[in-house]
Amino acid sequence: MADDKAISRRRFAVGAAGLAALPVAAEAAKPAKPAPIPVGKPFILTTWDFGPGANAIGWPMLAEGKSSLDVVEAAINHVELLGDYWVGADGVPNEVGETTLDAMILWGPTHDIGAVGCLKRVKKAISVARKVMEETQHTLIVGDDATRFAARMGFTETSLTGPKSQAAFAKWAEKGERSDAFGPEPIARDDRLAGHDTVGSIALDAAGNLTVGCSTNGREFKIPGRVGDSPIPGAGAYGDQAVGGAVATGNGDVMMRFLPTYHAVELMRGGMHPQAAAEAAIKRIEDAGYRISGGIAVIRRDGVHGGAKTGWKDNPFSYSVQTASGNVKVPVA
Ligand code: SD4
Repeated sequence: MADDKAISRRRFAVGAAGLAALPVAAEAAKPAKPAPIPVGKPFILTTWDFGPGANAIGWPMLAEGKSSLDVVEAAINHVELLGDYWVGADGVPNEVGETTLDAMILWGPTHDIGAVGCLKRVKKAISVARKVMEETQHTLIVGDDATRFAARMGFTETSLTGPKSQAAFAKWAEKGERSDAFGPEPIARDDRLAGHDTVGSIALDAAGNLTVGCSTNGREFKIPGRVGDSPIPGAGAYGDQAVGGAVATGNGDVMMRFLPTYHAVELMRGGMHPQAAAEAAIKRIEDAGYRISGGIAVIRRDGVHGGAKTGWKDNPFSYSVQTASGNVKVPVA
């Protein structure tokens, strides 16, 4: 009631004389022009043991003045083609023995994102994600349709099955069990998932433009059609041209419920240090009672970085950052 009175008093007070003043008031209410984003020094951050090798691909490109978009794509392509069990072809089979890929890329200047989920029979998932971003208005394309899209974009179809994925599947299939994803949620019990190794990469180029990307073959013996956190913006990766970026790894089925990379970037936007932001994003998951293995690496556009993890007692999560001063590998405690 008191508020209503106050409003009508204000309206009344405008009166005839007040109308003349309106254009000035409207002018004053115009939002201020955003401050220009500082250029910043080039860097590339890549997760896990892939870091030094992927950064060694990306850093010379950055030093030559190439776009962070090309740099992140090249760094992740390098990992996708390594034949590691957790990224790319010949790795992590699903419940019926097929390897499928998830990937995402984000371009800071336009905040455009491209992603693929459950991509089949195409090796360079991050490059298909880039085509989704650059050639279409879509953000995420999945499954066999993602493969058909890739073929339209000129990618070659090939089997993603190899000796490692076949051997892992044969050993698991012998047990005659269904996917452990049918089990109870990892609350008050550990998730018991074996390893992880999704690659995440964040680069800032000499022009001050940020790119964030990630690629994975997901979770072992997943139910066919499963898409993890990696191609979900704010879950597997996120970035903001004015703030910085974050990439995640671990039990994506749980992690995507908390959008930890979005959370960390938003905390940094509010002024939090990257290390504190990484810890807060992981703590949110722990506070909800989940007992998973997962981690994030975070970097502010001025190059200050941090990381946090939960679980993974025997699996040392790390990330590497390369700048003009060299590469540093950071173990996440
Ligand atoms: C997923 N987050 O699909 C991925 C797996 C992973 O390191 O990170 N592996 O759930």
